[in-house]
Amino acid sequence: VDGNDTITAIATPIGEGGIGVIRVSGPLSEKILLRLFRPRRERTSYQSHRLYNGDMVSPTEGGKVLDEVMVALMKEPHSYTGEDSLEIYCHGGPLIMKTIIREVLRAGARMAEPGEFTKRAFLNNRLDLSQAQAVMEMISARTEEDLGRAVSRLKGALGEKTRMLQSSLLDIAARLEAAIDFPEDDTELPDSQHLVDDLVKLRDQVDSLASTYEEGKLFREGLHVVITGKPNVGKSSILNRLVGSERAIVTAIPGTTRDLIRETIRIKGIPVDLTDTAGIRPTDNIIESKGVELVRGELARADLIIFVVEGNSEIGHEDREIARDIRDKGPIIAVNKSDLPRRIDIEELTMLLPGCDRVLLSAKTGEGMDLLEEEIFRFASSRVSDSAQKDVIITDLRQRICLEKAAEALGRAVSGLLEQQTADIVIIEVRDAVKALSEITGDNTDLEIIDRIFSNFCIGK
Ligand SMILES: Nc1nc2c(ncn2[C@@H]2O[C@H](COP(=O)(O)OP(=O)(O)OP(=O)(O)O)[C@@H](O)[C@H]2O)c(=O)[nH]1
Ligand SMILES: [Mg+2]
Repeated sequence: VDGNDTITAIATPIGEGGIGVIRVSGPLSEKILLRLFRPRRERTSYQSHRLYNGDMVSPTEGGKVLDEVMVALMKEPHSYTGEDSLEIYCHGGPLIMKTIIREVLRAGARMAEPGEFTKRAFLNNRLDLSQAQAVMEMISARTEEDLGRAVSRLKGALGEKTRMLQSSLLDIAARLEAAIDFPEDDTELPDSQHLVDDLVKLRDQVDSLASTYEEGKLFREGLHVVITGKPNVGKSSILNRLVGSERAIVTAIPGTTRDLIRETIRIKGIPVDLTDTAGIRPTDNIIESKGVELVRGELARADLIIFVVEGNSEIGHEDREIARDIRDKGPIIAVNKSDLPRRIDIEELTMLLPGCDRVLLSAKTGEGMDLLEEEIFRFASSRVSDSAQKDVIITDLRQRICLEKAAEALGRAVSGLLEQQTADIVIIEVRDAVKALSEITGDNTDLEIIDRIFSNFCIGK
């Protein structure tokens, strides 16, 4: 695929809509406009960035009118892709759009590959790679917070941050270079302790940027919360309360829930994937014991466990066993059925699960449910480091790998200096780090990788 041909795609979702947008980008854009568009008022040329009203016609079918449309021509370099571009706003029926696209193709364009418009924007330096990826994240954003972060990245926050790191590293490389060119001392680098200090500082910054991936993951995939406890303590009732509807069957019979029941909710913008599970107990019932098996896998994958106990009875053998299994994961303890007289020994509960947060609530009356939500939210936000660079969060695994590579190279540079290796060896590591960082902005990225990134986009973007 070279950048010299003209591409087209339907930019709006498939299906019926008030308006459909067809995009064209490449050198034939203006020709295609002249060939297929009949303006209301006769004209032979079009100004850039202006809307014109008229008919789309089919020259191959004797000038038949296909649709009444608005068109806009955007001349290079002031377009999204940086090339001459054309946007056709037609009526949103799938058939209309297909017919118009067919004429655009006959006029010399070809169908765009997924993400090809944005890829061209990248290749024409309209966007850096982190910004291009932000475009994709904006489209698939699930929450306003997601969207806010993607927008900030589109504005170049990540690119700016990585370029800053790169430039500091290049400064260090220059200092090392000077040491190579003017060796004052055969065995030791001048200023070696300063270099170590600076490199360690930079490595920490790279590390902390890499670790924001976990936060990005939280916003992208949601917090995986699993509700567990022995049978009949009110797990499904709590799920229903959190979801706000009768999602799971609730009965007074222990062992009601067998399958995993999943539902996504949002707590203050954070997506939370809730899973209700079968109550854990030894059982001869095959169906129930299958359910109990499923719980174990689910608990292992949980970000957060809500351990439900009954406040109106004493802690039993089953509770203790479950508590022991999940202790390491720091569950939130939900002491349910607070509308009934309390019999549970809270002190014993605390000893069983030291340091765990506890909420008293009633799934029946709704009392305390807000506290539980608050606890879930608190847990989620504790995962989000409150670094000052909040809006520079990486959400892409590839970006994390680049940052980790850079951090590793810097680690090697530091130990090289500490082991009093020569500048020409240390500088190789520093350069490696710079190179790894440049893959984030795409200043130095293989075309193959770039192709792969853009192929994850949707068609027309
Ligand atoms: N009084 C009172 N009863 C509750 C409360 N929460 C649940 N229950 C009752 O407890 C029983 C069990 O509730 P479920 O939500 O089905 O319990 P579960 O933990 O999902 O049970 P299994 O699916 O069998 O493991 C039902 O009769 C509920 O109505 C509560 O806060 N107060
Ligand atoms: Mg249940």
